[in-house]
Amino acid sequence: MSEIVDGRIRKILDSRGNPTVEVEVYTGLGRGVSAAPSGASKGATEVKDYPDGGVDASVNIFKKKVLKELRGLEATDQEEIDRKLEEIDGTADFSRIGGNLAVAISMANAFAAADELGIPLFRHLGGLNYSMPIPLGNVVGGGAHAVNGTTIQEFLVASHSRDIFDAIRTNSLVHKKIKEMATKEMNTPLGMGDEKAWVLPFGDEKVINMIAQAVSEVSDSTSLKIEKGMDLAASNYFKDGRYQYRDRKLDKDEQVSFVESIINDHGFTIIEDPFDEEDFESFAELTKRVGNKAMIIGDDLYTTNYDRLKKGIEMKATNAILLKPNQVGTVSRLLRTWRLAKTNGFGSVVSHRSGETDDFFISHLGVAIGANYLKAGTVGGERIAKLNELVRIQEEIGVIR
Ligand code: 2PG
Ligand code: MG
Repeated sequence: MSEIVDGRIRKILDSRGNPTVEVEVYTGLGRGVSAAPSGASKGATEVKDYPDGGVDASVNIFKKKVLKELRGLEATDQEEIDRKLEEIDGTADFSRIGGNLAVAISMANAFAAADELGIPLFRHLGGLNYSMPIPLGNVVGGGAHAVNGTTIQEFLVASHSRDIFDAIRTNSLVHKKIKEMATKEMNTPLGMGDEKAWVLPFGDEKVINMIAQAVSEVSDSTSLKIEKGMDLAASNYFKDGRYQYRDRKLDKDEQVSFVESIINDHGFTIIEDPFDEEDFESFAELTKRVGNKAMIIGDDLYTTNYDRLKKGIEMKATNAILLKPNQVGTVSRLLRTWRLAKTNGFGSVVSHRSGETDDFFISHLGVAIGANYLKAGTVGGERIAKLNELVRIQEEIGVIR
């Protein structure tokens, strides 16, 4: 009854206007639909998103080869489905069928299985161990997500409230506050980056101060605790042995001290990818110095990859991991990496990509695994698709924090 009976695939647009794949999976009673996102600042060790020939090649492969192999498989056995995808592809990095095709099938299958069982996706994925993640959203964006913005890719905020609507609303109030503050000082147009965060013509240090002020004002007016964070995505500007900011270049030791001061002097508590993705040593040094005060998160560092996380754990490189399904191509691979993180006391952040669709798989995933945070932006249609789904999920589970 819960065997896969059919499937469909189509090309749709992502939030950058690029084509991506959307897959539908049908069981006797269930239907699941899910689409792959895409990154702009990708980690070098992510699976390959599409084979040669791009999205069209993946669409053809699904129609000619993959669908017939999926028919008859048990949709509720996610690991079996994901193993089959690995077997059909035959490479470690999904370079034959494309990691984005694999992940769209894998996520659509999970949705179909949950539908077949008549339960929400987060219950199917996580059993009883669910909890509501804190929404983490970017209010200023630069790096690979913008043109002529800050060197640091994302300035983030995370509002704490037992009521998830109040939390996402408060993040959006900080976003508004930044607009108000920035436009007072600018006589150029104000732009938005790929994730709908503001792109500001200021240096990184000025923006650090603006975030601190905006957060303090909004926190005072809402009486909510708001954490400050950033994703430096530092691999993108580590060149010739130095971190190349607009106005200065820092060597490795100076970068460690700079990030340490962001935590100690400016009160940031969520720090993602502060160093180049191969520099496990600097990560370990920072974690040793300030890991008790801040969540130090590896994204490009780990790319949701089990073996890379294992190395990070051995080296005490970070105390948390960012999890993105399309970095590894299947839900099962992501869950395996997450279990390793959890067993070793690491925090976890489930994350969107800069190129997104209205898909909300990650909202259910974040709840299902009890992630500390869901990084899914602050405003914008493809971002609120995830945030508003958290509101609906909270209606189902009640307030549990
Ligand atoms: C990141 C992500 C999402 P991208 O670096 O964390 O914000 O960006 O999807 O471009 O890799
Ligand atoms: Mg990142």
